Amino acid sequence: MHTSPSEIRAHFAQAMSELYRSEVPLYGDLVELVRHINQQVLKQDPTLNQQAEQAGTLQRLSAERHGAIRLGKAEELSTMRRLFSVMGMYPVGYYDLTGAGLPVHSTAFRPVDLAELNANPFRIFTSLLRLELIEDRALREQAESLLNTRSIFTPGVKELIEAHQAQGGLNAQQAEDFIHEALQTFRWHPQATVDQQTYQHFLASHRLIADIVCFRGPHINHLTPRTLDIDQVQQQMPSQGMQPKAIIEGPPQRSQPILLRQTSFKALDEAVDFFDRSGRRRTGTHTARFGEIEQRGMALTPKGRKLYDSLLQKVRDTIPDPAKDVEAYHHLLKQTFLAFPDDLMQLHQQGLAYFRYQPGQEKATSYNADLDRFVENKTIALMPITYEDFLPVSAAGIFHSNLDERETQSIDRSPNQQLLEQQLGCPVISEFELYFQIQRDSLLATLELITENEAYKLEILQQLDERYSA
Ligand code: OOG
Ligand code: NI
Repeated sequence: MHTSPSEIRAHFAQAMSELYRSEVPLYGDLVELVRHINQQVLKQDPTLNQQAEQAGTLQRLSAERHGAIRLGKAEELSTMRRLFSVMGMYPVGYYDLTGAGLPVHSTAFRPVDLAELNANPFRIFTSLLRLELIEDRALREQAESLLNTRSIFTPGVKELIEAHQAQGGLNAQQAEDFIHEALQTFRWHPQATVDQQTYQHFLASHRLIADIVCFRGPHINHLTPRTLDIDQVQQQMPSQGMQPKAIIEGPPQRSQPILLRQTSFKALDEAVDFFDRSGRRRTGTHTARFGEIEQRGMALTPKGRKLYDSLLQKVRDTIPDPAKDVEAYHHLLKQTFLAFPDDLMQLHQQGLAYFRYQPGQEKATSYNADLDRFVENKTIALMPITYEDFLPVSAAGIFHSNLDERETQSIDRSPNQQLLEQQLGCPVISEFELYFQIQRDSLLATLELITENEAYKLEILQQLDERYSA
């Protein structure tokens, strides 16, 4: 008997959470704050409670977490892909961060189908250093040689990945061992692999490079519970001894939430030992690990995403450094996003967001095959599909607020999805295709319950395809 991938994933996420809470106690405080505020929100808003229950998301709320790691070389990424596949997590989406001046590109390892997401939604935002973008040749070569000599996976986890592949799964004992062995890769190492001077060089070239190449492994740099009221958590952080980042990333507060809003408490200065060639120890600090929270709304189509990106860009063009003028930024954001429909029916009609369909309260009466009519007269009910992915501008904001900003080498925008796929050893899955598949399947299932007329079903499906391929 094999242990299911979702079971391994759930146990791994739990173990990771415990590890991170023990390593970064302030993260534990953040989880408590989020739990407290979620409970309050659910108590005050019975419909929300009901909706969450209906959508099957209530029990997964407190388990909702993502984390992030930063890898140094292609081989680490391809082995990481095989490691995550044991837990039913696959690379979805391509995120270019060079546009934000960061020498990395990323994907998110996550479960892909709805049942798996509901079983446990744990995902890891995974970035890979793009050494080729480092101008200083000596530094680049030094980084390369440091990365070449390190091995971030235990022999045990590599064996279990092989066993998983050979047997098509892991038995209970193997699954337990796998979780234990896999966790070792994500641990914090308070000893750097370089002397302090080398560390300073990397730091001066780019803060991120120091974090990636000067340590034995890709320590998990944050975990993220899901909150139902991000504005409240942000507001209450200081009273709990946390320093929140200046702004909440993502769209403004709306009555129909879209995509993803995120904030974090700032990375902590942590003691690190550096060793020089003669083995002498010097204690310094490293700043990388933080705690983040997220509030998720509905997934947008490419058309919706384009509108989102252009509105956000408009705001950022006017206020390039939001941290310097937080009030004005949030105000302008809200004003600018008035141009984004905030009504489910409109979002559906304009093909801006993805929905799941269900039979509504009313029976079908007319045989006029019109998707919108059926939604209007409540024969078919709309349920927004939750966005399960990330946003490059927000991710950049999270990265930046946790890297002490100083003058470092500037990076030119140079997205390269093909390169990431080569480094990964497979193509990344399109998040848009995943959402659309869920939507289309749900329409088909709903139509089965509403009518037996095949021509009629086809006509409605075609309406959907036309709208959503636009
Ligand atoms: C990743 C930052 C991005 C998010 O939630 O968008 C991220 C990192 O700092 O390594 O986690
Ligand atoms: Ni994050």
